[in-house]
Amino acid sequence: MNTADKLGRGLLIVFEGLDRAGKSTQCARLVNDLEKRGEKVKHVRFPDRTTPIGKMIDNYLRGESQQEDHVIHLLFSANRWELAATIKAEIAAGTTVIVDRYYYSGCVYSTAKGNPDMDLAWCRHPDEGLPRPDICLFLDLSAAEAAKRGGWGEERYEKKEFQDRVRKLFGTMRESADKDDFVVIDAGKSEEEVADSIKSEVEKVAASLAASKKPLG
Ligand code: T5A
Ligand code: NA
Repeated sequence: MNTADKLGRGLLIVFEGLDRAGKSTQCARLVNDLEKRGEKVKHVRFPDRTTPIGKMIDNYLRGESQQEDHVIHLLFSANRWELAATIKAEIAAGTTVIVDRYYYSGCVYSTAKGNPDMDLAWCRHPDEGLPRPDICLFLDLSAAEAAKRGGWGEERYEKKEFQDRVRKLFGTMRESADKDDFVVIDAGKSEEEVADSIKSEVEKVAASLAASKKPLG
């Protein structure tokens, strides 16, 4: 019996972590694994660079345009709201939705800029009301380790001091009202080992949700 039959809905699974922590790699593996087991799965990533708002974000990240700090923060949030109704509908219809970055990134990257009137609490507000994940898999890797992986350094936030601040802020968020969502995964291990830890965490949460028939938060 699959998750949808047991729980009456799909799961909302989020991946978070620093740039190059391995989120996209692990999202793809989990999608593949769940599909093989007969689950309906949809893979979403934020920013979704394909929408008009997403294109503005893409330009900003590639350094081709400037945006005022509050403005880009609200664009990232709006980019999630664009997809919120679709995500809810998919989950209600029994599809598990796997999300590569969500509002946790939205909060910590904006806060890490150090703008004095944008603390974590301010940054969290525009995303309040978005569906809450059943589990947030935090792929934990030091900025130094992440920097050794391919491609790092090309986009706006890919600088060691900035990533160090981001990692610290993820730590703060893991102690906040959002703490129940987080499961920390050691992302410094091999791809297979990381995938195995993720699989076992997802199975655990699916079983506990099925037992309590918990609705989407
Ligand atoms: N942002 C995002 C905000 O500021 N606000 C927001 O609201 C949101 C949603 C773009 C930027 O936007 C910021 C955060 C980001 O700075 P993005 O498009 O998701 O976000 O870009 P990245 O997260 O930077 O995506 P990356 O592709 O850099 O990182 P991933 O997905 O974590 O890493 P992945 O899987 O692509 O792997 C990176 C490399 O490492 C290797 C892979 O083969 C690849 O070469 N790798 C491993 N190597 C060794 N061991 C392992 N276990 C490995 N796993 C993967
Ligand atoms: Na990615």
